[in-house]
Amino acid sequence: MSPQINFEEQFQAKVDAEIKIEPKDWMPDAYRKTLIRQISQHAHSEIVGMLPEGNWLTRAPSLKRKATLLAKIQDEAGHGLYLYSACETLGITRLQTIEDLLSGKAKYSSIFNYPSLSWADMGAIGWLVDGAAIMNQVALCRTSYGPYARAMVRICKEESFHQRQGYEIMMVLSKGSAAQKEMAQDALNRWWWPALMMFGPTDSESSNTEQSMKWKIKRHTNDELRQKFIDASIPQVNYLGLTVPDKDLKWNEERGHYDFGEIDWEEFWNVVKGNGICNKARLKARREAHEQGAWVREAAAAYAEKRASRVNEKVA
Ligand code: FAQ
Repeated sequence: MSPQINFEEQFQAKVDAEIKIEPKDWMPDAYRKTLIRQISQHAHSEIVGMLPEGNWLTRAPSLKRKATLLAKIQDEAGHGLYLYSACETLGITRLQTIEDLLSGKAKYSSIFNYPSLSWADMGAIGWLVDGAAIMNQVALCRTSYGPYARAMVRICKEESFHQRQGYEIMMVLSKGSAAQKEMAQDALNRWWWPALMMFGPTDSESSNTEQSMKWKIKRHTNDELRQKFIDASIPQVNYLGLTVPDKDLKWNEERGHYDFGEIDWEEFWNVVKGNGICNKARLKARREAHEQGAWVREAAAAYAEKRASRVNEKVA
């Protein structure tokens, strides 16, 4: 038996025994590569995900709503930072991951390529988008890579608050005037299907799921999580007195789950390939932010260098 195979077996045995893999542990190259891909895409999603909500900061209907939305968006920036840090423990620099986003090489969640057209979208995003994110990320608190799992615990706590604030916006609108209720329904109509797409392609089309499940990077398949999300969301939709834009949605007594209509996978892949409504605008905004932030990075690096040279002088 070659020593390499031995390492792989020991690695898998650790994963099977639910022992976390830590940065300095031996890991297969493909495990490292998959984690860098998934964690960096996740980090990019958090950062690009700030843009649709940022669009409504100056138009929030009250000071309280504005303060809450601002706090939520700042949380997303924090999530991005924890995730970029987790990614760096795998041997890639933050700058490299960000350059991959800006060049269009790295993906980020399809959902953030849809426009936020009304205030009700802030409700729908918090409720459905953060809701779908939590459904996926609670499971990731048990992912096999230690730094990723630990980052997820805090992220999930904050996402729960985000989900509640979104649902509360939807409750106020759906119990408000006819125009407000219509606005809430319109937001639900536009965000429902893209939210279901967040979970990724069906299991049969998912190139990474089988291996990622074996390595316990993923703890549930895309379809399992999507179904759980639908089952949890429909009672919330009913409570709001709204309806989902799916004529095939029906409770299936035998399965103990909701049946639902066919997702438009052509639309999904089109968005993933960069041809969604907002893909170009999102990347343009991130590129401009990166360019305009160059002086901050340079100043921080110069300051760090100055401090380090002072410490070295003292030691000498
Ligand atoms: N969009 O083989 P799979 C948030 C790609 S955070 C774009 O199934 P995997 C917080 C996939 O990368 C939301 N691309 O892939 C927030 C792969 O391509 P690749 C983000 C997608 O990785 C809220 C290919 O399709 N959450 O919302 C998407 O095993 C509000 C084949 O797919 C995470 O990233 C998609 N939706 O499973 C912020 C959670 N789905 O890379 C602001 C962590 C799939 O091979 C405001 N990530 N693709 O070229 C995951 O759990 C997984 O990566 C999945 C995809 C489940 C997203």
